Amino acid sequence: MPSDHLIVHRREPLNAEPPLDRLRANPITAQHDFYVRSHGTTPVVDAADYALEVGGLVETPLRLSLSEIEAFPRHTVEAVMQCAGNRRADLGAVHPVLGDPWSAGAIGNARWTGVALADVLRAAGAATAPTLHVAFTSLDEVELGGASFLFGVSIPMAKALSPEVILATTMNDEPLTPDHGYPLRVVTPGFAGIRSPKWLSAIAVRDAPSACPMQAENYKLLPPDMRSAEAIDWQRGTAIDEMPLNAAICEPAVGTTLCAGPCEVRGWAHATGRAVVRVDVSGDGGTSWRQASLEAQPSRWSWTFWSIVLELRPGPCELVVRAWDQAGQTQPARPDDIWNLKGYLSAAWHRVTVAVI
Ligand SMILES: Nc1nc2c(c(=O)[nH]1)N[C@H]1C(S)=C(S)[C@@H](COP(=O)(O)O)O[C@H]1N2
Ligand SMILES: [Mo]
Repeated sequence: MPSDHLIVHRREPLNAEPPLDRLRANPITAQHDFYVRSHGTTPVVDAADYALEVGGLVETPLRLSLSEIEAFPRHTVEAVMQCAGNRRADLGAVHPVLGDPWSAGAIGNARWTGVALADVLRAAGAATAPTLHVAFTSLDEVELGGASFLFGVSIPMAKALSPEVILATTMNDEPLTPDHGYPLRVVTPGFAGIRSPKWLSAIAVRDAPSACPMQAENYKLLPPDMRSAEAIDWQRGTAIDEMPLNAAICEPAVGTTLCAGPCEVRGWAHATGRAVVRVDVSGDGGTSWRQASLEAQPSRWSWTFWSIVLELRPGPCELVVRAWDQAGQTQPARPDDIWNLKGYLSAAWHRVTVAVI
């Protein structure tokens, strides 16, 4: 069960995110403060009966118990998990989108411990050509477009062999809770959360992406001319793997009334695999900018917390943030320019309107 303070968008399946001030309280997000995004009901798994199948294009198909999996070398990766639909509410304000209206809390940063997916693939003698795909199947049953099936997605082989991709049993040194994938989940740092299956039951090496509708007919970036559900042609969509540079203001909250004078503005920035090198904050809707102080980014895959004290004058005030990455790239100014029907990859400048008296 999620803790009471999560903002619930949907109970069945569970979709909930923390209030942004709680999210900004600690660079490691506690499990009970971590957003939950599930597509079906949470499976109840007895660890004693659990087994992971490894098959497809492998020399030796495997069936591994939990203790056999835990016997592989252990690795810990500090990494962000972020839903492709994080900040969808901003795109929905431009033109209606399909999906829950996430604010900027469908993201969290945790210390994940488990075993390298590459080691498990090697133990099975998997084919490793870069054109191949590693497909995952989970224990949860999902309904989509009137059909019902087991959750399944895939990642390209090159990513699957990267050392940061792990099969995790713990999150922040605690066993995964049922909502976060107990007893075993994939963690694919730098990719959208959809590529990190919870309740993992099978791995298959394939010469094509997963055939599951969750891969083939969902989590795709659609072109802007598809403006309603009837207009969707999944073939023309792009599968979402890597996530764009993004940043959000967590404090103060939207609609707060503040006293004129110094005001601390705080938030997160994330460049998915790159470093965040600069965060600009504006107190006048993006006309003038100042640079925030950045906290250390402990791992290549984690986020950067930032803060700045702005001097606010009485009147309506629009706070804005935009981040810059190591490649000198920044975020688009307007959500209008990146609108897409499914409301994914919402990464325009984040704006928070407050009143100053
Ligand atoms: N088996 C399974 N894995 C899943 C999902 C799911 O519904 N079923 N949701 C995915 C999505 S869309 C996201 S964003 C992340 C969310 O992980 P969390 O709930 O632990 O935060 O899990 C991913 N893995
Ligand atoms: Mo997601």
